[in-house]
Amino acid sequence: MATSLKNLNEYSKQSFADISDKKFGIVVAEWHTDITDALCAGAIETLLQHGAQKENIFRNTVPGSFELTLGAQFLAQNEDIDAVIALGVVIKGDTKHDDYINHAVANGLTTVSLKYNKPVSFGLVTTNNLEQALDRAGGKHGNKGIEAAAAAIHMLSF
Ligand code: DLZ
Repeated sequence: MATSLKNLNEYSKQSFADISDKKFGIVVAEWHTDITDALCAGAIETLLQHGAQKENIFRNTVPGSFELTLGAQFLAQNEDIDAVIALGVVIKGDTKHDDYINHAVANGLTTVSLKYNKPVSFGLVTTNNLEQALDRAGGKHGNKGIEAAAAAIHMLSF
Protein backbone atom coordinates (compact mmCIF):
# COMPACT_ATOMS: atom_id res chain seq x y z
CA MET A 1 0.00 0.00 0.00
CA ALA A 2 3.01 2.31 0.20
CA THR A 3 2.64 5.11 -2.30
CA SER A 4 6.08 6.64 -2.04
CA LEU A 5 7.09 8.13 -5.40
CA LYS A 6 4.11 6.56 -7.13
CA ASN A 7 1.66 8.40 -9.32
CA LEU A 8 -1.60 6.94 -8.08
CA ASN A 9 -3.46 7.70 -11.29
CA GLU A 10 -2.00 4.87 -13.36
CA TYR A 11 -4.76 2.51 -14.34
CA SER A 12 -5.63 0.20 -17.20
CA LYS A 13 -8.25 1.62 -19.55
CA GLN A 14 -8.45 -1.52 -21.67
CA SER A 15 -11.56 -3.02 -20.11
CA PHE A 16 -13.56 0.21 -19.85
CA ALA A 17 -17.07 0.05 -21.32
CA ASP A 18 -18.90 2.84 -23.13
CA ILE A 19 -20.16 5.29 -20.48
CA SER A 20 -21.73 7.84 -22.83
CA ASP A 21 -25.22 7.11 -21.47
CA LYS A 22 -24.20 6.57 -17.82
CA LYS A 23 -25.12 8.97 -15.03
CA PHE A 24 -22.69 9.79 -12.24
CA GLY A 25 -23.37 11.28 -8.83
CA ILE A 26 -20.44 12.98 -7.16
CA VAL A 27 -20.58 13.86 -3.48
CA VAL A 28 -17.90 16.25 -2.23
CA ALA A 29 -17.05 17.15 1.38
CA GLU A 30 -16.61 20.83 2.17
CA TRP A 31 -13.73 20.51 4.63
CA HIS A 32 -10.48 21.57 2.90
CA THR A 33 -12.40 22.74 -0.18
CA ASP A 34 -9.25 23.83 -1.97
CA ILE A 35 -8.28 20.16 -2.01
CA THR A 36 -11.72 18.60 -2.51
CA ASP A 37 -12.40 20.99 -5.42
CA ALA A 38 -9.21 19.71 -7.07
CA LEU A 39 -10.31 16.11 -6.48
CA CYS A 40 -13.70 16.87 -7.99
CA ALA A 41 -12.15 18.58 -11.02
CA GLY A 42 -9.98 15.50 -11.58
CA ALA A 43 -12.96 13.17 -11.30
CA ILE A 44 -15.13 15.19 -13.70
CA GLU A 45 -12.31 15.56 -16.23
CA THR A 46 -11.75 11.79 -16.15
CA LEU A 47 -15.44 11.01 -16.68
CA LEU A 48 -15.57 13.42 -19.63
CA GLN A 49 -12.37 12.01 -21.12
CA HIS A 50 -13.93 8.56 -21.08
CA GLY A 51 -17.10 9.69 -22.85
CA ALA A 52 -19.52 10.73 -20.11
CA GLN A 53 -21.85 13.61 -21.00
CA LYS A 54 -21.50 16.79 -18.94
CA GLU A 55 -25.27 16.84 -18.25
CA ASN A 56 -25.03 13.32 -16.81
CA ILE A 57 -22.66 14.33 -14.01
CA PHE A 58 -24.37 15.53 -10.82
CA ARG A 59 -22.25 17.20 -8.14
CA ASN A 60 -23.50 17.63 -4.58
CA THR A 61 -21.74 18.79 -1.43
CA VAL A 62 -21.90 17.65 2.19
CA PRO A 63 -20.49 19.50 5.23
CA GLY A 64 -17.65 17.08 6.02
CA SER A 65 -16.34 13.66 5.13
CA PHE A 66 -18.40 12.01 7.84
CA GLU A 67 -21.50 12.99 5.83
CA LEU A 68 -20.20 11.39 2.61
CA THR A 69 -22.02 8.17 3.41
CA LEU A 70 -25.48 9.71 3.62
CA GLY A 71 -24.75 11.91 0.62
CA ALA A 72 -23.71 8.81 -1.33
CA GLN A 73 -26.87 7.04 -0.21
CA PHE A 74 -29.09 9.93 -1.39
CA LEU A 75 -27.45 9.61 -4.81
CA ALA A 76 -27.32 5.82 -4.97
CA GLN A 77 -31.01 5.44 -4.16
CA ASN A 78 -31.85 7.52 -7.23
CA GLU A 79 -32.58 4.96 -9.95
CA ASP A 80 -31.17 7.25 -12.63
CA ILE A 81 -27.70 7.28 -11.09
CA ASP A 82 -25.41 4.48 -12.28
CA ALA A 83 -22.39 5.14 -10.08
CA VAL A 84 -21.40 7.36 -7.18
CA ILE A 85 -18.04 8.98 -6.45
CA ALA A 86 -17.39 10.18 -2.89
CA LEU A 87 -14.61 12.72 -2.40
CA GLY A 88 -13.16 14.12 0.80
CA VAL A 89 -9.98 14.83 2.74
CA VAL A 90 -9.36 13.90 6.35
CA ILE A 91 -6.14 15.18 7.85
CA LYS A 92 -4.81 13.67 11.04
CA GLY A 93 -4.95 15.92 14.08
CA ASP A 94 -4.06 15.65 17.75
CA THR A 95 -6.89 13.25 18.48
CA LYS A 96 -8.24 10.07 16.92
CA HIS A 97 -11.09 11.83 15.10
CA ASP A 98 -9.56 10.90 11.76
CA ASP A 99 -9.68 7.19 12.59
CA TYR A 100 -13.35 7.36 13.47
CA ILE A 101 -14.28 9.33 10.37
CA ASN A 102 -12.16 7.25 7.98
CA HIS A 103 -13.48 3.92 9.22
CA ALA A 104 -17.06 5.18 9.28
CA VAL A 105 -16.78 6.41 5.69
CA ALA A 106 -15.08 3.24 4.44
CA ASN A 107 -17.72 1.05 6.07
CA GLY A 108 -20.55 3.38 5.12
CA LEU A 109 -19.67 3.61 1.44
CA THR A 110 -19.21 -0.16 1.25
CA THR A 111 -22.66 -0.64 2.76
CA VAL A 112 -24.27 1.81 0.32
CA SER A 113 -22.56 0.15 -2.64
CA LEU A 114 -23.76 -3.32 -1.62
CA LYS A 115 -27.25 -2.14 -0.65
CA TYR A 116 -27.88 -0.46 -4.01
CA ASN A 117 -25.67 -2.78 -6.09
CA LYS A 118 -23.88 0.20 -7.62
CA PRO A 119 -20.27 1.30 -7.74
CA VAL A 120 -19.50 3.79 -4.96
CA SER A 121 -15.91 4.97 -5.20
CA PHE A 122 -13.90 5.71 -2.07
CA GLY A 123 -12.21 8.98 -2.98
CA LEU A 124 -11.27 9.86 0.56
CA VAL A 125 -7.75 11.20 0.98
CA THR A 126 -6.53 10.25 4.45
CA THR A 127 -3.22 11.84 5.32
CA ASN A 128 -0.96 12.85 8.17
CA ASN A 129 -0.65 16.45 7.00
CA LEU A 130 -1.73 19.04 4.45
CA GLU A 131 1.30 18.50 2.22
CA GLN A 132 0.49 14.81 1.75
CA ALA A 133 -3.08 15.77 0.87
CA LEU A 134 -1.93 18.32 -1.73
CA ASP A 135 0.40 15.68 -3.19
CA ARG A 136 -2.68 13.54 -3.86
CA ALA A 137 -4.91 16.30 -5.24
CA GLY A 138 -2.96 17.21 -8.36
CA GLY A 139 0.54 17.05 -6.88
CA LYS A 140 3.37 14.54 -7.14
CA HIS A 141 1.16 11.56 -6.33
CA GLY A 142 -1.45 12.46 -8.93
CA ASN A 143 -5.06 13.13 -8.14
CA LYS A 144 -7.18 10.76 -6.08
CA GLY A 145 -10.29 12.14 -7.80
CA ILE A 146 -9.03 10.73 -11.11
CA GLU A 147 -8.46 7.38 -9.45
CA ALA A 148 -11.94 7.36 -7.91
CA ALA A 149 -13.60 8.19 -11.23
CA ALA A 150 -11.57 5.49 -12.99
CA ALA A 151 -12.64 2.95 -10.37
CA ALA A 152 -16.31 3.83 -10.93
CA ILE A 153 -15.94 3.44 -14.71
CA HIS A 154 -14.09 0.16 -14.27
CA MET A 155 -16.83 -1.23 -12.04
CA LEU A 156 -19.52 -0.16 -14.52
CA SER A 157 -17.64 -2.27 -17.07
CA PHE A 158 -17.69 -5.36 -14.83
C1 DLZ B 1 -14.87 17.58 12.67
C2 DLZ B 1 -13.97 17.32 11.51
C3 DLZ B 1 -12.59 17.31 11.67
C4 DLZ B 1 -11.94 17.55 12.99
N1 DLZ B 1 -11.76 17.10 10.63
C5 DLZ B 1 -12.29 16.89 9.40
C6 DLZ B 1 -11.45 16.66 8.29
O1 DLZ B 1 -10.20 16.67 8.36
N2 DLZ B 1 -12.04 16.43 7.09
C7 DLZ B 1 -13.40 16.41 6.91
O2 DLZ B 1 -13.87 16.18 5.78
N3 DLZ B 1 -14.21 16.64 7.96
C8 DLZ B 1 -13.71 16.88 9.19
N4 DLZ B 1 -14.52 17.12 10.26
C9 DLZ B 1 -15.98 17.25 10.02
C10 DLZ B 1 -16.73 15.89 10.06
O3 DLZ B 1 -16.48 15.14 8.88
C11 DLZ B 1 -18.26 16.12 10.17
O4 DLZ B 1 -18.68 16.99 9.14
C12 DLZ B 1 -18.66 16.75 11.50
O5 DLZ B 1 -18.19 15.96 12.56
C13 DLZ B 1 -20.19 16.89 11.61
O6 DLZ B 1 -20.82 15.62 11.55
